[in-house]
Amino acid sequence: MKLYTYFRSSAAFRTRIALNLKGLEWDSVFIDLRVNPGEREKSDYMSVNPQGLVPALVVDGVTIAQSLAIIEYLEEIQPEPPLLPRAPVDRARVRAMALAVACDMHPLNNLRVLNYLRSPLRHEEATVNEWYRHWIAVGFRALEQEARRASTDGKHMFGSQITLADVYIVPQMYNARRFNCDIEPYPVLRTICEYLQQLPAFARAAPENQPDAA
Ligand SMILES: N[C@@H](CCC(=O)N[C@@H](CS)C(=O)NCC(=O)O)C(=O)O
Repeated sequence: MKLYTYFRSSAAFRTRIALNLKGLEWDSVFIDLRVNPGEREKSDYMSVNPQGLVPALVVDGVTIAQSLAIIEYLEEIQPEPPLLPRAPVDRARVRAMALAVACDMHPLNNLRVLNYLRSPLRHEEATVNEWYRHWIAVGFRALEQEARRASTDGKHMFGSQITLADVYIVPQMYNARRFNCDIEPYPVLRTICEYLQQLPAFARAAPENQPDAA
């Protein structure tokens, strides 16, 4: 398996966590997202993943884009340890927490969105940062309440086992810290992330531990 990845990409970070949790081996291909998007659009990577985003996982010559599709694929080929609970209602709740990050938070703060605000829309850096922090706050406010209800040990987003929701929250919290968001109002999320981020599968996947980290 080949993973197209970038050390700072939180979507790639999720995928690296899942690969580690599943104990799977992979080769990395590094895509530097600092290269200007125009150049990336002309690069060979577009023939691998026409969506032009990372991560992408290539298995037997076939590309799987989108971290959630990749992680669900990993769950199917390597069911242990499971990243989704057994009961359908619990699986739905875990997916809902992961999707709150994947669909409602991350896309609004993705690099190309921030760059579009900068140019052509000509917003100043302070406004772009305000945008970023606003959407983190909206998302975390809800997830804080959900984790408070769903966690049974204060160390996991749902129940007392690692799930997809944990795989998604840690990279998002990492980014929130990187962009100096105020995370004080989210003690439940902070405690969960502080616990999870020191587990080997999460720590080995962290941006600063990647070979392409600048
Ligand atoms: N929904 C996608 C998001 C992928 C994504 O947006 N990746 C970011 C890095 S975290 C990216 O490649 N950004 C490049 C850009 O915005 O130009 C997923 O979950 O895989």
